[in-house]
Amino acid sequence: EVHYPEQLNVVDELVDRHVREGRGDNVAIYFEDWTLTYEELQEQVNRMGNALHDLGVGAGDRVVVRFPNRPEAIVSCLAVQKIGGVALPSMKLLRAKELEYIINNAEASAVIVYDDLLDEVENALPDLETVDDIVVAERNGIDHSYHSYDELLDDASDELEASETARDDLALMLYTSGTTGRPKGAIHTHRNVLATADSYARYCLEPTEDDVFGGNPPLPFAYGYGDLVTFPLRFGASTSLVEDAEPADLLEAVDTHGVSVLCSIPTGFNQILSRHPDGPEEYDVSSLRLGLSAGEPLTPTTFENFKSEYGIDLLDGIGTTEMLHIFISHRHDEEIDPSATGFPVPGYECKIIDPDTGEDLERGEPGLLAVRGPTGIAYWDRPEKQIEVNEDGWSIPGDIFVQREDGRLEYKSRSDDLIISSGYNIPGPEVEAVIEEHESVSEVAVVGSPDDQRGEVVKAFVVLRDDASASDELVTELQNHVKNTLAPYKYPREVEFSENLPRTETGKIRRTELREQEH
Ligand code: 3SK
Repeated sequence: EVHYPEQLNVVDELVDRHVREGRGDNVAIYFEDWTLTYEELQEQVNRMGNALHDLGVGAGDRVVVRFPNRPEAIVSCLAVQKIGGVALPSMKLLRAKELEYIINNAEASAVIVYDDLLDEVENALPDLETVDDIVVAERNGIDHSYHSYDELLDDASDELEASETARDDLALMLYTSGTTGRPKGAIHTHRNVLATADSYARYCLEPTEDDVFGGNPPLPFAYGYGDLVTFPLRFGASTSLVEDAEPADLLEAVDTHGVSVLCSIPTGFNQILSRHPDGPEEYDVSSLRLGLSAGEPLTPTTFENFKSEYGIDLLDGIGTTEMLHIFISHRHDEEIDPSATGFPVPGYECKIIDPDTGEDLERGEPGLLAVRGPTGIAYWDRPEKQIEVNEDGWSIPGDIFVQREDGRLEYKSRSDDLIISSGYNIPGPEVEAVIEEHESVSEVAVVGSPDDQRGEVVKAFVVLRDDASASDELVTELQNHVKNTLAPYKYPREVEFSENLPRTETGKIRRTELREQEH
């Protein structure tokens, strides 16, 4: 485990250190056709930090940062952290009611927002209890009476020493989007943020200054914050931001910014493959060395298809907002078995326990995953929830895994995605991976549907590729494909064709919604 000094400010490590050590001219951020070097990033962070300080934002204060994936989002988060505050990035699709809950729950004192996303803040405003200042960055020149982001930058000094924060002071707060219930504020310290880079990124990706991280996970998603902020800046590399998450924009960014590590979720990689079958001919993708996938399990089909089209491995990983980033993955330089998620990331320990007794299970036996490492579960105001999910420092994210004899961990399902049909335990994602192999299928979600005889039956919601059409014959074909590949009792007795699957803003399939629809 890395030892961090008592006094630690994440921004000193991510930005100032590079300038001090002579890397100030390296590009930190690519965005559309402009770039920000480390020195320029430092200057903007200092200006915004000074401006926020002058507005009264102090140590430990929570500041909501609400932007699409743009440089101002990074500048704002780092400015807050540099003066000892806690950055709270907000998902851009959040509506007034959700924002109101989060802002009041976090007792945030300020909001920095892009004018495209101002209306929901204004709708929430009458019910906000703690916000003193709103700073608006302008694209549309909307008339407003709040502080102007650009004017604050212009008027503030560009000299700022990082606040002397302790390593265990809070730096970042991310609300879990969850699939049900109220969002929970996962809290992370200066040390936690660096630990994600010094474990997963350092060992599994081995980044260098020459790397350019790019992709479309939103920055307020822990996965996106790590991939597109913490990792590139930790290693003096560059980040390439795209505001729109369309596959064409991603390929364009790879081509123009020379992205070497492409980060997305399985749907993102599948969309690149299906919408741009000639992607490698249309765009210069020769800079790519690796892809990162998380959010949903990556199927072997997507791994193989991407490898054959783009010539790179997609590293699957599992992480959570609470653990801040990925804790199981393969390393980029080892043989990847796409049917497994990988090994525990260096610094993390994993074990599989019996869901009922909590006892450790043998290798080969499926059970609940428990994980322990340099990051861990802590919530803003929910100590009772913390106790529920933490045992002796072990976090239980709620996933069923098997640890194979070779130590690789194979994902089976979320603990609530296990379908119990006629006494058989059937992990929904295992059936999904097989259905997805079929040439007519674009996406699929499998859930249990109540059944008088069997308790539950396996039901597949299938989104077809553009060139395929729904028919009874196709249903039988899909059922036979599962019967011929897995134990026959796992085949979907019911198949429903849909236009699309319900998803969270971070791209996770809302299986709960599909399950509820069945009741
Ligand atoms: O929630 C997730 O799926 C996730 C995956 C990787 C890293 C971080 C997160 C939150």
